[in-house]
Amino acid sequence: MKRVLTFIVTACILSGCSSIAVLNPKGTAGEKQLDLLLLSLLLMGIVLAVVFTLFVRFLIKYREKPGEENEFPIQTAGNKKLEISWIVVPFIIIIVLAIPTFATTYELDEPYTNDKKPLIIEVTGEQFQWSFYYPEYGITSTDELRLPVNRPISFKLTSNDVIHSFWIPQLGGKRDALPGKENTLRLKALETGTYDGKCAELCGAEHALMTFDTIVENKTNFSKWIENMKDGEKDG
Ligand SMILES: [Cu+2]
Repeated sequence: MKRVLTFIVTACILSGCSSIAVLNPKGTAGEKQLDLLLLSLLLMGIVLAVVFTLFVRFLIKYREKPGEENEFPIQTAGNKKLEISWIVVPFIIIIVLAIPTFATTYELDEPYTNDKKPLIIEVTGEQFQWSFYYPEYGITSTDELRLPVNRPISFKLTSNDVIHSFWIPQLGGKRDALPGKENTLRLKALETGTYDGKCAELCGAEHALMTFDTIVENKTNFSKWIENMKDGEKDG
């Protein structure tokens, strides 16, 4: 027993469960994805509870009791009620999962309307760095992404070499950056702060180093940064 407990505690500590970024979203896309995650966890929990309850109950109820050693159990084959129920119940579970998943997927993919003018950022992945071009301001930033808080962002993703995958876990969304093709990812950051960004596609030897900081700022600080970058580009 002691050994089992030690194993469980060690596994929990080593798995580093203290900070799972996707469970702490700070953006619209991340929040919607968390809702889907929780819904599937809830359904899984229900299935798990039912299966384990029946398992334990049958173990106890139908175990061999003293004096029954030579008895042969009654043999049955087929049970319409049970057969129908284990076809219908999973079907209902799939429907309950599918409807919100489809709805959210299409909702997140919907282009912004004109009254919510998004900030467009052209993201290019290459072995092994990210560059962010802001066409509205004519500036490029490398391995550091700055976003204004509460403004819809539209990322245009592409790659210069192999397939990369653009991902900021706390803001949500993850989309491939492909050579020769442009993918769009939309999200909105709801809180200022610094969030980790990474490449989520094994893209070569230094894939693990392909990270970037996402700094979400208020409007004033963001404008200041833009001005600094513009001055830098002029000097450089
Ligand atoms: Cu990569």
